[in-house]
Amino acid sequence: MILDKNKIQELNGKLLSQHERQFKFVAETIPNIQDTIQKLKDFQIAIPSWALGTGGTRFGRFGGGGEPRTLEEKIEDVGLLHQLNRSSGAISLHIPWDIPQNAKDIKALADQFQLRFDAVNSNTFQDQPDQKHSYKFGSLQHVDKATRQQAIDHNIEVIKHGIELGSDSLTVWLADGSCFPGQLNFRTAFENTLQGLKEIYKALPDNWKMFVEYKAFEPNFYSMTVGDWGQSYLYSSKLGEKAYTLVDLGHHLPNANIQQIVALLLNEKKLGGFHFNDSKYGDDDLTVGSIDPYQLFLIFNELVEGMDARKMNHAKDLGWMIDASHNVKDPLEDLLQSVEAIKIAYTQALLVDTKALVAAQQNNDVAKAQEILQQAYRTDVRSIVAEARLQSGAALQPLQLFRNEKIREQLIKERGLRTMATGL
Ligand SMILES: [Mn+2]
Repeated sequence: MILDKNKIQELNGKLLSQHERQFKFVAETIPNIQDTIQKLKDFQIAIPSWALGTGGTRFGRFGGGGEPRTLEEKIEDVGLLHQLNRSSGAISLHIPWDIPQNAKDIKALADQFQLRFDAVNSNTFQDQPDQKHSYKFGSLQHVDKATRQQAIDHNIEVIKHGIELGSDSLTVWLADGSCFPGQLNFRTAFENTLQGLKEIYKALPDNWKMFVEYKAFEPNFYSMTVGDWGQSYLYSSKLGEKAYTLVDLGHHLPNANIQQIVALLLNEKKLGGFHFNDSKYGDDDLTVGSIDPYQLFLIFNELVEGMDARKMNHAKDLGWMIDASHNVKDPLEDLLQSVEAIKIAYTQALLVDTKALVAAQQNNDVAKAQEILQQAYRTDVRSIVAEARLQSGAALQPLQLFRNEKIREQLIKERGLRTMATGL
C-alpha cells in the first residue's frame, strides 16, 4: 500500500510546535547542527526482506497477519517504511526466498518507492525442495566435493540475480560447523571453505564487495567454520581486497567488546558492513537498541571516529543493514524502532567532542574521557533525528502515524491473516 502524503503532513502539522520547541532547545548546544542533519538525511539503513514477517523460533511461530506474500509486497512494505522515515531507502534480498521472476519489473517497482537493492544474501543453511545434495553436514566445508560445488554454484547464481537488480555486494553467511567433538577436521573444513569462497570471489564483478559474516554458535553448537571475527578476517584477507568482514551484532559470545572489534577491522580496511540487532543472550535478533543502547552508541562512536580518520563517507562506504526477526511485535513497527535506534546512536556519536576526548586520552584523564562520551550519549537527540525526517518529507513520528492510520489492519484486509514472509 502507498500512504497518502497528506496524512504525513496532517500529523506533522499537529506535532510541529512541540517539535520546534524541543529541537531548538537541543540545537542551540550543537555547533554546525545543519551538518549533522545532512548526515542524518544521507544515512540510509537497508531492510532485509526476511524481517518483514514474524520470525518465530524453533518452538513456534505466531504470525501477526498481513505479511507480504510476494517479493513485490516485500518491496511495498519497505517502500512504506521509507515513506514514513525516509531512512530505509534500500532492501536486502534473500535468495532463493526472493528470486525475482522479472528483474526489470522488480527494479522498476523499487524505483517507484525510491529504493535500491543492497547486499544479496545466499542460503546454504537449509535444503530446497529441488536440491540434489543436502547441507545437513555443511555446504562449502562439506566432505563431498559435489555438495561443495552445489553451494558454490548457488552463490554465483545469487550474484547473477544481484547484478540484474543493481546490487553491488554479496553476503555469505555459512551455517557450516559441527555439533560434536570429532565430527569435523577443523583444518580441512577451513581449507574447503576457503577454496569455495575463492571460487565465488572469482565470480564477483569488479565493483562488488563480498561480505563474510561470522557467528559464534547456532545452528552448530560445537564449532562454527566461520565462528568469529578472526576467522572471518582470515578468509577475507586471503580472498582479496573485495572481501570484507561483516559484523552482525548478535553473533558474538556474551560480553564481547564489539566496539573494539569494529575499530580494528575498520583500521585494517576489512570492515565491510553491519547487521544491526540487539540481544540479551546470543543471536536473539531483538529490536536494535532495545537491550543495550549504550553499547550501540559506543560502536557508533568507533565507527564515526574510524571512518573520519580514513576520510570515509559515512553513508556509502560501509553496508548498513538490519538483521532481526522475532515473534512478538509487529515487524514493521519493530523496523521503525530499529531504524530510529540506529539514527539516535549515530547522532550521539556525531556529538562526541573528539578534540577533548583525544586530550583526555593523552593526559590519561580517565574520568574526563568517560564524561565526554556520556555527555554525548545522554543528550536527548530524538528531536534532531525528527528534524532530519521533517526536512526529508517524512513523518515526525513514524510509529504514531503507522498506528493512527491502522496500517497493519489495512494490510491484513489486503493480504489476509495467515500470510508468511520468510522461507523458514
Ligand atoms: Mn546476520
